[in-house]
Amino acid sequence: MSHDSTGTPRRGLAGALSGVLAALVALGVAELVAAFVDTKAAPVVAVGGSVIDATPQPLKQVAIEQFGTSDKPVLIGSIIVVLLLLSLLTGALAVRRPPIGLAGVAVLGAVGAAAAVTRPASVALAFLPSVVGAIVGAAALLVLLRSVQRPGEGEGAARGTAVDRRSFLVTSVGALVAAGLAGKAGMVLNRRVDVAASRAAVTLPRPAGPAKAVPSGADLKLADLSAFTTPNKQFYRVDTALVVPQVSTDSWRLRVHGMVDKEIELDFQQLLGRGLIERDVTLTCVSNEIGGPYVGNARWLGAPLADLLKEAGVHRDADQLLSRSVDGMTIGTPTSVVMDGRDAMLAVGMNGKALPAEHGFPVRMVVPGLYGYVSATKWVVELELTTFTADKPYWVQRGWVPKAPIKTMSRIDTPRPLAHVKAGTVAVAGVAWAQHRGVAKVEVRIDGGDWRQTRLASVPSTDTWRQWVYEWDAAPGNHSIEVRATDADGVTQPGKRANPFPSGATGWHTTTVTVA
Ligand SMILES: Nc1nc2c(c(=O)[nH]1)N[C@H]1C(S)=C(S)[C@@H](COP(=O)(O)O)O[C@H]1N2
Ligand SMILES: [Mo]
Repeated sequence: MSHDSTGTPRRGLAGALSGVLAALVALGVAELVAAFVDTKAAPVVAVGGSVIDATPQPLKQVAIEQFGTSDKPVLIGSIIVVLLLLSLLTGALAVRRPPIGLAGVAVLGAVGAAAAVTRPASVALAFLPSVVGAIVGAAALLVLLRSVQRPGEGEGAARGTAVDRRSFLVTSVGALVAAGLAGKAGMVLNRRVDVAASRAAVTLPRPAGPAKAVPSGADLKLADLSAFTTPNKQFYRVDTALVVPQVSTDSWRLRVHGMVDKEIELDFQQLLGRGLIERDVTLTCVSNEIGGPYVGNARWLGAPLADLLKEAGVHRDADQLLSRSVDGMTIGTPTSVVMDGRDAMLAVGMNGKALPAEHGFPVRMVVPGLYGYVSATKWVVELELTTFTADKPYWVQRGWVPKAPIKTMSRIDTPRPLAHVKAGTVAVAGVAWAQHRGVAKVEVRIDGGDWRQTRLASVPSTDTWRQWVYEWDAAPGNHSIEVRATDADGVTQPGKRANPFPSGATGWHTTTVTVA
């Protein structure tokens, strides 16, 4: 602790602290500048986006499995920790050689700026938050380092290397306050582009094509069994957006172009005027594990997509509908699937409300029967008719299959895995899905015995999941429960386990319970 004789360890410590403080100042200033440039151009967000895009597939899968929907805060937190560690090192070295400190800040600033300008859909001034942050951070570092060693403060050589605690403390507190104020102001200003007001102002029209009533028997209403309709707040969220894109209805435009006879541009009011349909459709993510949570059923209100494409006049050979979101995500859907009569739509409503921002406000695509990464573009602003040979969308570039119908799947919701239940009649229940083909049969087996038929709940169409229940006469002991579904084409989901990559998981969901 007390090395006052030479002062070197203390100076190193003070230098390290200076590095961290300077980094905080840089981050705060960058956040503030980003509020005037583009929220996505803030360095940590930009680097995070680049990390997501560059992460090799297996690792991305691990991240999703480990952190679920909190993978984003974990990523942001890790980037900040790495930045602070590097700054700490830079500061410790810079206390002896200030040019090292400046070089370090320059490199970190350059990394942020490079990430920001190379993000898809980046604005022209995307480099500015990182550059201004780095310049102010460098200045802060120099001031802090100077206060570590006040010239003329000590007379002897040994004293001259000691830390002037008071001046360093004052400067540090000043830097911390400046960083906090800039960062806080930046956050407040960044939130000013929140679409809450635009969303609240939306009046959804009555559907020209209303949904079929959900049959009363669709929801068995058992404890722990997923509700037939997933509330918006509980609906799973999967996307690469570190900052939820904020698109107001006023600014929203959709451009339909590419291999079409006639380009179309639509604004939000024109979209609402197109005669909307309302449908219950179950979305599923291809990265959902067996028994996983990335599936949900909602009532979507939207403009029929096929009508719009017919109006544009799609060329015969345009086999891919390439949609783009405002944040540069690309998703490719087979044109033939969109046009085959199913209820593909540009959705504006979800369970009677305007789309929540996280689920694509103001407009997203919904195509029954296809995994989200090939159909469900949120914050969609562009539809380009093209071919599968000419263009590889985001996930296809990363090895996922270009055409991905949802695989038949079933899940046990209750009893929960490792639950303790009372002997006697136990309701084993869950959901099964085979969108656009329909679930025809769900069977369970206990301890590897004979497959038993379950009772299926009713459904409004083949595009939703289907609840099922089996009254099990449970005897004391540990038991395994397995489930498998058969679609309306008579195909039973295979028992062979496969990972989600590259076309969706297969295998039977199995749980173990204790009966007493
Ligand atoms: N703009 C954009 N749209 C997107 C994605 C994305 O990362 N960005 N992810 C897709 C994936 S992989 C899925 S599974 C669905 C999830 O939709 P949800 O978050 O509303 O459940 O959105 C799709 N649409
Ligand atoms: Mo997905």
